[in-house]
Amino acid sequence: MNNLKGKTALITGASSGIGEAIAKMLAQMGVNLILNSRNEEKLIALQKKLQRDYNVVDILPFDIRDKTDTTSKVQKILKTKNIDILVNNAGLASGLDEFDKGDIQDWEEMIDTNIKGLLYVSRSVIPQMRSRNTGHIINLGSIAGLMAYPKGNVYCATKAAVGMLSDALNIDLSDTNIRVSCIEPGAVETNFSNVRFKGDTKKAKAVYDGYKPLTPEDIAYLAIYILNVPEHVNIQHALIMPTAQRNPYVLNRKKES
Ligand code: 8X3
Repeated sequence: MNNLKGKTALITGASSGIGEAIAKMLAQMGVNLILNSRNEEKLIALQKKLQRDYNVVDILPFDIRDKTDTTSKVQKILKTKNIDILVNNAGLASGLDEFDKGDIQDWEEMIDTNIKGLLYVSRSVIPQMRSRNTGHIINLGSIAGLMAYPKGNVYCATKAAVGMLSDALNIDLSDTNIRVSCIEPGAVETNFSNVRFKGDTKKAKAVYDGYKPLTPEDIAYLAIYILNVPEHVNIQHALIMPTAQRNPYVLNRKKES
């Protein structure tokens, strides 16, 4: 069953990791793509790769933290495209420090991207979805938004906001056919920890030592499943963890002997 063929999806943070994996899988399902990220070069490379084999791929390079640019670029593309699927994937963790040692710059980057950027994009896209009475929004939350962990403080708070916003959107859109789903992953091996630890690859690698973390493709499979269910089905939250991890505290790492 492919309910997605011919639809159009806007994906933020599409040039790497989970966003890129979702883009590739949606392309395979025959979905037309509008790919956003800050990294234009990577977007062009992905566009070339996907366009060769699949459907229409537009790129929309902008930084979702920039309210004016985000709003004008999304508004512009809405003049010529109907967006059926919005994947609010762009987000990051910056730093891992006890709250009183936290870097305010890190906090602002996370709040501006994970919360405010998501708001700017959604605020621009949803009116068109409402006027067409159709659409599906996937927000990338996190286990961090459900359960705080040591030194996660502001990152956890931003992801809690994403989860709560997803619930609020479902309520505000309850008189429409628009569905809102929040995917809440545990440990996924991407560039996430590299970014969190600002390029300290040793620290980043250690996060995934001794167990099999999720891959971006694992999340993409789930996203496709959620998007592809019949229109009367709305999967509002989906918590996905590696088998070795049951919550941020219970992680079955095998010690190397
Ligand atoms: C990513 C998962 O547990 O590192 O959001 O916060 S976790």
